Amino acid sequence: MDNLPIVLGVIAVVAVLVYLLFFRKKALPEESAAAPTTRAKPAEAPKPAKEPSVAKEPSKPGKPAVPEALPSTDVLPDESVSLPATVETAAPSAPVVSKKDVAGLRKGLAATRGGFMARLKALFTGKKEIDPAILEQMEEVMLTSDVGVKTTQAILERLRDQLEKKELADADAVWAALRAEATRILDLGGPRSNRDFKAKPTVVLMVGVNGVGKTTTIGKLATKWNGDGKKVVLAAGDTFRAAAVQQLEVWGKRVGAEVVKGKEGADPGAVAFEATKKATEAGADVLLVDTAGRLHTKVNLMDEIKKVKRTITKAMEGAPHETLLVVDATTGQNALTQAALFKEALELTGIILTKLDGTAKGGVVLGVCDELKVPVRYIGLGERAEDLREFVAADFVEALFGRDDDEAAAA
Ligand SMILES: Nc1nc2c(ncn2[C@@H]2O[C@H](COP(=O)(O)OP(=O)(O)OP(=O)(O)O)[C@@H](O)[C@H]2O)c(=O)[nH]1
Ligand SMILES: [Mg+2]
Repeated sequence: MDNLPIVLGVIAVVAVLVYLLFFRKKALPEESAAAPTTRAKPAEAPKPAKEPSVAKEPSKPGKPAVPEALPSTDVLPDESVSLPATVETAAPSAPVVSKKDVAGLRKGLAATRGGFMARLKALFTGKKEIDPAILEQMEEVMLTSDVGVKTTQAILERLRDQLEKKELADADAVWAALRAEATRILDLGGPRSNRDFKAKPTVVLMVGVNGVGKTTTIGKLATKWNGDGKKVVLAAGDTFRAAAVQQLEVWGKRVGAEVVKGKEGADPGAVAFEATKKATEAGADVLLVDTAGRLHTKVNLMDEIKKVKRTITKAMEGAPHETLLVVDATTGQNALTQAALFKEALELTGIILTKLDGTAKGGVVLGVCDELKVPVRYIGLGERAEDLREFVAADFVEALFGRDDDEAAAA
């Protein structure tokens, strides 16, 4: 038993060793387990798997996709938000007024601006309060400027209505309401021009009474379209006078367009038929058919033009694609009567109002659009080729109603 302390000592040492070993063993697995956890982290959090949900965001409605590669500055989000708005304003339903076009129109419409419009404006100038007699005074100016009884009454009726409802506070508001009325009447919608030339050839039949400017307008249109790179053919459908054919030939030469003609006194329908066939064979973009001037009251002549139209349809299905009535703005109310009878006889697709440069009245445009509901497509403002303008209601109204200080800005 003398060895007992030694035995106890050995046991104690072994116990301490076992204890130390136990803790050391416990600590080691913890350390080794930590390492794999760290290494496993990249696999655990696969970033690419999360990205699609971020990428979806730009496709949210109303939020256009902004390329993530672009530097994310404070400006970018704003720009991206403004994108749809830009797209919307690029296709406006409201008419856009071109300052350059308006400046040219003002010059061409100088006579009407100095006449009809100057007289109307004088009723408003220097007046803040609404003169109780203003509607009567306006009526007089409008009736003597070829607006026509029906259209004048309709416009004044609407203004009276707004005045009674106290919607117009002062003279400026009455002027603005009149301008709005004019825009409403003139803007008949529909195609602004046949510049698409979907049909090949697009056949345009020009009709109207004597001396209104049919042949000249054909020459102007041929110049314009030829300048646009279109192949133009002309048909001398006025077989009544040799001079009419020569007149068209002069334009044809100037433009470089082939003129299809018949013998003097030939059937105008036969010439139009042949021209349609020839223009088709030649691969022309457009065929302009001139016709003899005819009085809208002469039944036989109106029957003849109907026949010309039918013959063109025989030569080409769907043709003529345009039947344009040319009216002389200087003939005032007579222009309205002509237009009404031609519309009854033929399905008109548009009206060309010529010689607007030669009248101080000019109100006839309102009457034509309001009463006939046939869109004015072009207006003639002089005799030269470049004096034909596509009719844009907003530009026309601005040229007539715009203030003089706008004129200086537009010039
Ligand atoms: N001031 C002005 N004159 C024009 C305009 N358009 C045509 N004219 C002139 O009007 C006259 C008659 O023009 P035409 O083209 O021969 O008329 P038309 O309708 O073909 O005549 P007919 O074939 O006889 O029925 C010519 O002197 C033209 O120069 C215009 O917009 N303004
Ligand atoms: Mg002619």
